[in-house]
Amino acid sequence: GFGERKAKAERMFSLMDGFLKNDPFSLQKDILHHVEYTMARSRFSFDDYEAYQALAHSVRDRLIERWHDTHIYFKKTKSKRLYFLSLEFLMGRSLSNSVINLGIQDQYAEALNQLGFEFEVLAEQEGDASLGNGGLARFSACQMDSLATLDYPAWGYGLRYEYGLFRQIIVDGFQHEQPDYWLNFGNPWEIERIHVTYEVKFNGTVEEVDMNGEKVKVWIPGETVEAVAYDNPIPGYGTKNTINLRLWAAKPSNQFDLEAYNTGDYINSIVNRQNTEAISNVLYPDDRSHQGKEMRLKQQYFFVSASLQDIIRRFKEAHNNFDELPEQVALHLNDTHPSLSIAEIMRILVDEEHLGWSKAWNIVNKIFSFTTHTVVAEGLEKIPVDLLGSLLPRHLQILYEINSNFMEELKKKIGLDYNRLSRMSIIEEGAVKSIRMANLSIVCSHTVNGVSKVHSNTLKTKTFKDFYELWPEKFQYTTNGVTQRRWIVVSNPSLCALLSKWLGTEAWIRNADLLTGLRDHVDNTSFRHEWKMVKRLNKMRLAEYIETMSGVKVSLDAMFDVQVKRIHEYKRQLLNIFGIIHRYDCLKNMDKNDRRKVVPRVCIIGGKAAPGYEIAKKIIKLCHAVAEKVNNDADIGDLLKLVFIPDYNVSVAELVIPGADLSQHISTAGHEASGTGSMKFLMNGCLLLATADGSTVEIIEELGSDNLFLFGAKVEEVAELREKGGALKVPLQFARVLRMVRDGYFGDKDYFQSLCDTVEVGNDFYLLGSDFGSYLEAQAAADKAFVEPDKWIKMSILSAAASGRFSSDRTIREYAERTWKIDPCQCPF
Ligand code: H53
Repeated sequence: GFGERKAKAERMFSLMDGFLKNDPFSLQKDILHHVEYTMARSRFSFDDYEAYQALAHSVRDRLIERWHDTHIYFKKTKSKRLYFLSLEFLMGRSLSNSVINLGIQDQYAEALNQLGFEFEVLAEQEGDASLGNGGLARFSACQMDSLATLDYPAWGYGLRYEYGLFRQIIVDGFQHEQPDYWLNFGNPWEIERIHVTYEVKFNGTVEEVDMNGEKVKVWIPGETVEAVAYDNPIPGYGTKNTINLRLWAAKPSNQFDLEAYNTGDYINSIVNRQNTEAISNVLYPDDRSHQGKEMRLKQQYFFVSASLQDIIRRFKEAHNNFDELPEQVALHLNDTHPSLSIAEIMRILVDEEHLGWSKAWNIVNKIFSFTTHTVVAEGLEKIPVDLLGSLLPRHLQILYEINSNFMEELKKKIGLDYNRLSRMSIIEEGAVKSIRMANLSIVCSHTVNGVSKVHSNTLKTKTFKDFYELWPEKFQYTTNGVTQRRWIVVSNPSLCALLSKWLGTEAWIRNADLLTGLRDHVDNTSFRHEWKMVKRLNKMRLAEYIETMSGVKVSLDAMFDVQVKRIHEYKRQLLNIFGIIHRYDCLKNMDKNDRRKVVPRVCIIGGKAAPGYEIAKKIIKLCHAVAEKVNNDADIGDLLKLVFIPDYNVSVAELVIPGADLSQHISTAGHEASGTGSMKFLMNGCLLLATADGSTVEIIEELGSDNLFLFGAKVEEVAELREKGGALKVPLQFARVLRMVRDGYFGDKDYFQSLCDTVEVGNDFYLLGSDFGSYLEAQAAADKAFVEPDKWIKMSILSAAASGRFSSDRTIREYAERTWKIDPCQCPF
């Protein structure tokens, strides 16, 4: 009974010495314990990497204590849980973040000092966890941090890819991809749960059998794979709460293929078993197109099936009536990637729990919410029916049934408008009959979220217009956010100290709205001076990094102008490079006197191109070609430098963002769903040069358009500009720059022709030509502001002061209250 269990637990606890202590001496003992017993290194000789590992293990022990207590508490209080389902999480490094969130940063620094190590040096030993591509994946990571910090009873679910996002290396200006086998040296942050495993099934057939006089469908699968859980504790800041990110890895199932053994094909049966592990091997490196790849579909279902089995098991432990599911469980679909969850949960409730279709459906359509990060209809995910039918035959039947019910209901509402019916159908007829994953997600979710105001308007008026007219109340938007714990506290310690000093409190770390308090000090000269010094320090850090990475020496007096993000035509890195060419061309044609007035610039570009994205790769090459010419032109010297930062990832971002004076967010209006990079720069007092796209529109609301450099066509104007096509008036400067590239001024003449074609009049879909004039004006305005340091610093301070609204804490609170309907549940210390 309970008494017995409690007595046993108390005895166990008495044997445990109580909880781990956090004074420097105890920390040292624990670190050395791990050197000796976990790493099996001698305490007389271990290097920085081993010291990092031992240190990480001692932090992990502390995380585990809180993580256990948090889950026991969630269980005890029976609070409604949120399950955040995402195929991608870009967590980056964990050490500094964990130690800061645990609140034992100073103790660790002292403990290590006494052992002769420096915390910052050991922290550099850690590699990134890059289980995602770009914005969507880093946003997931920020949301996990906020969920933990705000005490929400949440779980993240994802895949434990053995190869994360490829490493980018540059050879001769070309991108090459190298595998990121990130688990090579072990991962101290995860906990393998060998007893938390589920079987995931594929293929086979569906048969109809008689069960108590009723005909039921039974799936007889052909292949079974096992999913093993790996848990990653996510600590909140200023709270004991430590939530879980559970990632699944595929292992061969223990169900032996008896036939193979009996026929003596032992070797082949082992080889086949190993193939099943491939499911969770590798992250797909394409940022937004996932069309019709069998392995990708397998990954999605593998992830969905393991997660839902786990969630349902946990629910059943505490409840015996599925009617309670909507009050106990919120399932969040992070984009359409996990949307097979809908079919899977229907299958579980109908085929395994025998609830009957309509009862199951009534439950299912109350538990899902869906966030779409996509803008254009062509970018939406589709799965060929043939592929799905052979891999998941029962799920295909379920999807057909959901669709036919939906179509019936729709006909009653809108009549026989066949065009509209076919647009809204979950099944797309056509050359390749496919499942439209977005339509499925909309039909089955109670809420459809956009990620910014502009994005949400596009969804309502274009992408999902038909659905919006049917269910206006389903459509909401919650502007994205980023966590100030990672993007200020971890990445910019000097700014962090300055903020706390002038705000007179550290409370902004949990409540970013307090940053508006900086406005009270903008005219204070000593504050401004300190602000300037912090920026300079961060520029110094960045300059050192640039020199080591690319050998280019840059002047700290120059304006550091940064564009870092995935390389995409719509993000218009090419516009940036053309602007740089134009600047170079102007400098070359200037006399000495005029040159003296020019603001020196260091232009910094970084980002990965999807391996199969030719144009994006050409943009990277062009960037290097221009850099080669400009940086080696002694006549230009420090007036202009261009550097490409290779292998841009979370930890590189932590270094680059604090050191930026200006950052560019220059997508063609209407193409960036939100954009979260801009928010990180804003928090770090970097000025923005931007188009009125995505969340920039909301940033303008907070910051005022005078405090950033805005340019370019507005969303409403873009369609018209495109229609005009060839008749557009493109400035002469643009034509000249284009000519220079075409004529081989930067070498590789032939190679760049097709890149130039993409922006030629009549072909310039992303409107580089028509935005070029106003882009140059915005750049000139930035130059002008930079030579008035007082004005510049004021704008920099006001940027940080306006960034509070873009904390993911605000995002998560909005989702929790409006969409997920979950309450905070703080585990007592
Ligand atoms: O998601 C971010 C947005 C950003 C958007 C990005 C995204 C991906 O990273 C991948 C696929 C996709 O459809 C969208 O491009 O604008 O800020 C988080 O919402």
